[in-house]
Amino acid sequence: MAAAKSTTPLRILTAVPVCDGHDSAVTTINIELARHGIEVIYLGYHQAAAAIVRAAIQEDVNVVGLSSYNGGHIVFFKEIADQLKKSGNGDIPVFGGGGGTITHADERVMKRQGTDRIYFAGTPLKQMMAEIKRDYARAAKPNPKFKGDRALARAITIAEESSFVGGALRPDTNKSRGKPAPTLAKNSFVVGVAGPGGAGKSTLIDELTSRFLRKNPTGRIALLANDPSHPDSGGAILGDRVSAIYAQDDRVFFRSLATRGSLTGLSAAAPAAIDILKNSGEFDLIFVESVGVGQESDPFRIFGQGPALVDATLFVLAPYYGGLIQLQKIALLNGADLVALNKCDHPMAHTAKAEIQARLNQNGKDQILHTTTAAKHFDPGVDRLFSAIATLASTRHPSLVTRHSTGGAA
Ligand code: B12
Ligand SMILES: Nc1nc2c(ncn2[C@@H]2O[C@H](COP(=O)(O)OP(=O)(O)O)[C@@H](O)[C@H]2O)c(=O)[nH]1
Ligand SMILES: [Mg+2]
Repeated sequence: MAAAKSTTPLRILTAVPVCDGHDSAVTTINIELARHGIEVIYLGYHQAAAAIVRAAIQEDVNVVGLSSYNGGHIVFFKEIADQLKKSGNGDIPVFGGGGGTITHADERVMKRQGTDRIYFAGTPLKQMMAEIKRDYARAAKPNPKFKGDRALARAITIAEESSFVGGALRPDTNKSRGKPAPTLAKNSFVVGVAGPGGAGKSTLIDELTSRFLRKNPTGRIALLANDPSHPDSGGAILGDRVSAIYAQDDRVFFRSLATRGSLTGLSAAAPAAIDILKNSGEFDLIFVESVGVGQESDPFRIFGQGPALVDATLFVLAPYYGGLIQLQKIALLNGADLVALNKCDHPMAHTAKAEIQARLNQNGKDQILHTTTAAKHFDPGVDRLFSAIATLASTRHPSLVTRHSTGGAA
């Protein structure tokens, strides 16, 4: 594999096959990969072949790594390789391990059937990391043969690579901003989601996605999830996909982006990625999740430094924000279109609701506080939040009125 090397971090999708709950090996591997400057998109355990293939395509990964312990590896690895090939994505190799459960004889069969490599019990982690970096790094080039989600995914990878050259960040390099939008099959409504780490942004987006899929039976939704890169190694564990239950649907396009040193709360390629998704004309709704942001952050540029990156912003808080004074300092509470107090199953939620409502009243902008428990399926607070987003979409984006009114807007 002597393809042109990339200067950007390698991206690997890891997963454990269906009917297999052995995730401790893959967890070790994930951490080690990230420590070696690799970006890991972890899909989780008990994953179906179709879900793994969909994720590999949308994330445009360099390679798929499977960790398999419960038997069935000969059939499962083959299925992944076959599905990738059949969908025109056979350039993505598949490799993995499973300790002593995969024998050398199995490996020979698996290699004939499209698996690139198996790591056996006792292989030192250091050796694996060196080989992975040596063999799977390659520059992402445009490929006219890529269709559908892979074409979109490759365009985003190229945007990531062009905003990150030789390890040094270039500022926002999106050249298409400000150009008139082409005539599109659909105009997307873009919602930026910010808030402290652990507030439940990803869980809430997932629940909102389920509302979208239910209420809009033919539409597509895109999720752009930004996660931090490790400042020392440059690697990252892009973990938002693992909790995205409803992303396992062909109507969802999910892409993880590592910040790669950008301190804005978004990858430097996020503006370009948003444009790529919008200009595809594929999506009714796009959620962009920032990394867990601090008090002064404005990841979506809603306070006027250049055009806002999104059509609306949702700020998500958990009840334990640290008291009234801390609340006063959060800049985004002044400008967010929608504010959600999530984790309302928490004992502090009652007080938090009163404090945040008082904080919003000071802004005089009629911001409504939504109270949600995203961890609970069918939470009525999430239903109301979804309706509020649909209403915003219909007032600010008239072209979405019909779509969302049939979809059950407020
Ligand atoms: C830990 C363990 C468990 C833990 C799992 C904890 C967890 N959350 O993962 C617990 C106790 C829960 C468990 C449960 C079960 N287990 Co168990 N388990 C193991 C054990 C002891 C170790 C596996 C492990 O994590 N190894 C650590 C990794 C890091 O090292 P390694 O395996 O040598 O892997 C190397 C390479 O292969 C590579 N690698 C591995 N994966 C990947 C992935 C990538 C991308 C890369 C690059 C490399 C790579 O990394 C290592 C480098 O040296 C194995 C026995 C064994 N010694 O392998 C049994 C074993 C896998 N379990 C087994 C069984 C049967 C079960 C149960 C069905 C038992 C039961 N009846 O309930 C359940 C099923 C659980 C489920 N839901 O699927 C059998 C499987 C037999 C088979 N396939 O025919 C084994 C082999 C034990 C045995 N000899 O019977 N198990
Ligand atoms: N108790 C409770 N836990 C939640 C709720 N929403 C999310 N969580 C959990 O909070 C943790 C962080 O959620 P996540 O969505 O990853 O937060 P993010 O960092 O803001 O994206 C996860 O363990 C979730 O399962 C909720 O409403 N109640
Ligand atoms: Mg998240």
